[in-house]
Order: sequence, then structure tokens, then C-alpha cells
Amino acid sequence: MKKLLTLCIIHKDNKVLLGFKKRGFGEGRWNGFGGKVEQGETIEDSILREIKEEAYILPTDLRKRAIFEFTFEGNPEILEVHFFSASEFTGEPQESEEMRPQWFMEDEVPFSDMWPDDIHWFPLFLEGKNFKGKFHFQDHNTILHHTLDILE
Ligand code: 6OG
Repeated sequence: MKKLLTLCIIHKDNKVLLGFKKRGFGEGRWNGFGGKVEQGETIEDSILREIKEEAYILPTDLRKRAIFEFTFEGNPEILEVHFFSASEFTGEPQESEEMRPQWFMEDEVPFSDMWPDDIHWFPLFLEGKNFKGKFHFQDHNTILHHTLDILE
């Protein structure tokens, strides 16, 4: 059983735009913007809709960067997360009901308050690589095993 989700981080001038998740899955953690792909929606439509809903901006140079598969021990569901980056957008990031956006310097990313997979792939993301990652979690705080491959 696969569930399709999206995630996008804006990366500009040695800074990344993250959002503090105020509710739902990943509440209390910083992450990119994104969510579930709805029926009848393309993945790109979905990410644009989510970023608009969560931070009131519209990325104009969206780039596909990675596909993640997240699984949790004892749960057959696979979360297939399509990860994008962008550096240009229109609008000003603003807080929404779901997310509080904030810019972080590349070397001050708050990994201790993020999903534990992020620290593994962030360096590849910042280097501009495209990649594929699989992470199997024991629970929300512990990764049991993972693979991470750069795509040429
Ligand atoms: P909603 O359910 O709120 O969307 N997401 C993850 N992001 C990271 N970095 N690690 C994970 O490890 C994740 N699992 C899900 C995808 C959830 C948002 O959170 C992302 C979506 O952008 C387990 O609609």
C-alpha cells in the first residue's frame, strides 16, 4: 500500500526556508512544505497547492530532486515522498494555520527538531545532487536502517 506525498524546500543565497509544523503528522518539527497528493491531482499541482496553502508563496523554478520511501515498523504502508527544491518564488512567506515559515542559514539547520532522516540527505540536497532514499523507522525518533543513492 503506497501513499503519495510531496515535500519542497526553497534554497536561496545559502539559506533554506523551512516551516515549523503546528499540527498533524510531524507536528513540532521543522520541515519543507508539502502534503498528500489528492485524487485527480498531479504531483506538481499538489506541491504548488500545498506551498500556497502552507506559506502563501508560489515557486517558479521547481526542480525534482529526490524520491523517498518511508516505512514504519509494523505498518505495511509505504510513504512515497516526492521531494522538490526551488530558489525563486513569488509572494512573501507568511505563517498559516499549519506552518510557521523561517529562513535558516545552511549551516544552522535545526536537525535536532526535524525528522531524523533529514540529517542524512541534507548535504546531498545542499550540494545540488538528485537522489533516492529509503528509511525504515522504529518510531518517529529512530531509524532502523536506510539506503541513500545519488542519481546521475
Ligand atoms: P501531511 O500529512 O501533513 O504531510 N514527511 C516527511 N518528511 C521527512 N523529512 N521525513 C519523514 O519521515 C516524513 N514523513 C512525511 C511529507 C506530511 C508532510 O511531511 C513529509 C509531507 O510534506 C517519516 O499532509
